[in-house]
Amino acid sequence: MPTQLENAMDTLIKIFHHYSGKEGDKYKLNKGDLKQFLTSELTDFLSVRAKDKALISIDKIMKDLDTNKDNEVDFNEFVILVAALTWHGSHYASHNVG
Ligand SMILES: [Ca+2]
Repeated sequence: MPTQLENAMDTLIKIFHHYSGKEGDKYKLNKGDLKQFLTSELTDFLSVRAKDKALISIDKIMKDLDTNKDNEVDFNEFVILVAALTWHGSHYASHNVG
């Protein structure tokens, strides 16, 4: 039986492929995929960033995530986003702020 962490990792992979498979390269999120992913799955992330209008543009988010500059978000880049958001979540929970 898989552990909770294994289940969580499996879910991450499934969610990534759900969105990456929609347009273009099946194993990468292009701008359209990324927009759908963020607006469906990370509404809190977007609303936090919305406080600064410049940060909410998909172009800006894509630029932040796309470390290898191929204009798409691959699974490695996706995991960095999720890890960063997870860190923020635990940081806010343990410090009771935000
Ligand atoms: Ca990339």
